[in-house]
Amino acid sequence: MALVLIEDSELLESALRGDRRSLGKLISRIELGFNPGLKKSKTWTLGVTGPPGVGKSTLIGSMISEWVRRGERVAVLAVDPSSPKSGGALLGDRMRMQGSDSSDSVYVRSIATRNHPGGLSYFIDPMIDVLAAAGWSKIIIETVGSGQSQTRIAAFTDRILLVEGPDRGDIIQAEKAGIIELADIIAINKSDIPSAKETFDSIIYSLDMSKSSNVDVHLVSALNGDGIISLIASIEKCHNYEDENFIRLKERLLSFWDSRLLSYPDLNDLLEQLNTGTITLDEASDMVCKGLLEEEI
Ligand SMILES: Nc1nc2c(ncn2[C@@H]2O[C@H](COP(=O)(O)OP(=O)(O)OP(=O)(O)O)[C@@H](O)[C@H]2O)c(=O)[nH]1
Ligand SMILES: [Mg+2]
Repeated sequence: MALVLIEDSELLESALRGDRRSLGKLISRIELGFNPGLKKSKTWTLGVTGPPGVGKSTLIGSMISEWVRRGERVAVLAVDPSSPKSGGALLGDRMRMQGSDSSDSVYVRSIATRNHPGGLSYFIDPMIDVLAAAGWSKIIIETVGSGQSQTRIAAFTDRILLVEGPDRGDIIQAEKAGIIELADIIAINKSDIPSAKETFDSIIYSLDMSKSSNVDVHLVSALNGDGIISLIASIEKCHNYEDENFIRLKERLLSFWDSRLLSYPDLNDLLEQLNTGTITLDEASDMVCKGLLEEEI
């Protein structure tokens, strides 16, 4: 046990001195439950979420180029969905960002959710803290907004960019998942494809309907660079209003709750009892709460 602790602290020291290999290993250790317990500092974080394939990684890549040009050091945690495509997607993300990834100013790390049935909510804060302490001035979390638990990870950041594409079906999905409510900025990517304008118009329409007037909506093309500078300006000036923080905090709390429930050791037993009708949902949730309390003692 003592050996592991020494190893962790050495890893931490070396990662904070700027060694990338150590940083990578440290993030893997955090995934396994290690918390370096760093002090929370003011960190610039951006969550980028949206349906699969809308161009989130490509867009992040083009924003990174601009930020790096301005002297920033950008780290990206790409939260990989548990889809069969995941392995390839990791590589794809890396390759698409390769232009800038090779420089010292960019760090890209993929995190697979499939190893974490309870979600990533336990790990995301310590990972952000480590990256910030290691001198990364902008920390971006990319997550596929195809389900509540994926989207909720974005709530661990200070500003959220929702990326949409030309396909109208995506918007309905986003509305359903309540992502629009969480977003500070919305980018309709692939403006080089004419139907993107339709998505843009319908987003503006649904925002008008819900009176969410604080949200900036941009039509951009990650491919040819159109609209990127003004999107960045919007992200930079983004500031959270108190009630928006409440929405975010609620999502964080729900995310934590999900994680705790899913890591409840007797969960399968409980499901079995629910299945046979031996207990009610009410009783099941009481048992979980009691069990979790006992775990803490
Ligand atoms: N026409 C056009 N294609 C784009 C644009 N941005 C990205 N793409 C293409 O869209 C496809 C998906 O891009 P990604 O950046 O991988 O999208 P993603 O949202 O990160 O995808 P996942 O992480 O798998 O959900 C790729 O083939 C990109 O080349 C754009 O502005 N215009
Ligand atoms: Mg991606």
